[in-house]
Amino acid sequence: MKRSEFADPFEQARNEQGIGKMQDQDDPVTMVLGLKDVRKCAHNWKTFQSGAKPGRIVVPSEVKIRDTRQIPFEVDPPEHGDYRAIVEPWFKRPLEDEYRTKLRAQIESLVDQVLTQEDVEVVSEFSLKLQSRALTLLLNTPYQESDVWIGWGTHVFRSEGEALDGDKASILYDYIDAQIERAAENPTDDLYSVLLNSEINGRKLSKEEVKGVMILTFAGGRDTVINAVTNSIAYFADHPQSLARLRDQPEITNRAVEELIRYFSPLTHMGRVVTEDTKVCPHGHDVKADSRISLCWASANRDAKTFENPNEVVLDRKVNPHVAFGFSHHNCLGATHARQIMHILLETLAAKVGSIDILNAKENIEDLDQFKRKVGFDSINVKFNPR
Ligand code: EMZ
Repeated sequence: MKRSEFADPFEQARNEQGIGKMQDQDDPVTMVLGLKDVRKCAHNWKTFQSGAKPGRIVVPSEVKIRDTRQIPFEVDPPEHGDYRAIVEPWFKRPLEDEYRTKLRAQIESLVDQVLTQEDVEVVSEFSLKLQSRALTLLLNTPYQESDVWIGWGTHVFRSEGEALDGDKASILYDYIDAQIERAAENPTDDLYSVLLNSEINGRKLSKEEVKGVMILTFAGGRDTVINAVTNSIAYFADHPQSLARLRDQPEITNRAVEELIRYFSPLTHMGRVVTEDTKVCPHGHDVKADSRISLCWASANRDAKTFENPNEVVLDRKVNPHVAFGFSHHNCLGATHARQIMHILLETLAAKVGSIDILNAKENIEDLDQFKRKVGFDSINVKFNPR
């Protein structure tokens, strides 16, 4: 099996039962696996809610390590829409030329750097740096801040081996609290200041609400972006002809970005809390009020009922209604930023890199009880060869 192959562990359960089951800190999860069912449940926010106890819709649950509600992620309509309206224009800034130019300069300089090295550990020396530096653009904060964030490692709530880590989370909370105080005293044109100055239903956002948005901004797009970038590098290492193809047919780059994101599905699933006794799929699976389900994006994205050859990367796949960025009200706020990162990364690799040799790799396998899913790499050493 090639290093860049990501098997689908859900196929049999999806076809036979439509669901999977996993235990998570004594709060079991019924995983919804088929694309149609995932979409239906995502749409039905009244029965499958996000605004439960903070941390409970995340799998593994974060209830033990945080009390702050992430916004707008852990809020249901109609309040969800009010918050979303405040943050949405800001999170569309990656479409602006100036933003893209700066992002391109960051990515080009990073690629130029790794081209001079004999051995690059992609996760820590490339993807984490790229993600952190790009985040300075999303927050509109000084570039130097990224050095602090790089020091935090790939996941802000988990230490090595996926264990939840309250101490590590405190580093992020303390940092964000200090930044909010700084912005309250000396407002700039960064995201903290803009949020502190925003109004919802005729009142200013509270510091706790601003913190809720900022935690989500830091946590939600961190390991996900790192996995998308790292896995793409592994893919191009195994498929140098795809790099050449992007060079010859740059018009397929958008499709290639969507396809890689579908195939890798950097976020396996997201939970919801059930508000009334109900069923999750047409064949009927009872779920009880106050239990949890998860919407398994990674499984839905391999559903053969929708995707032809679901386990292959079809670089210019034409019909691609994937749900890697979620679906319905809660679709990913950072998707515009993530898509720009991927787009510019693909263009830059195609322009500058001829081939990539994998020297060593350690896979990151998520343990979902019944399923084991490769989601990325703990580490992967490569040599980038210039064109
Ligand atoms: C939460 C989540 C959001 C959670 C879209 O995902 O990402 C996870 O990585 C975080 O741990 O707190 O932000």
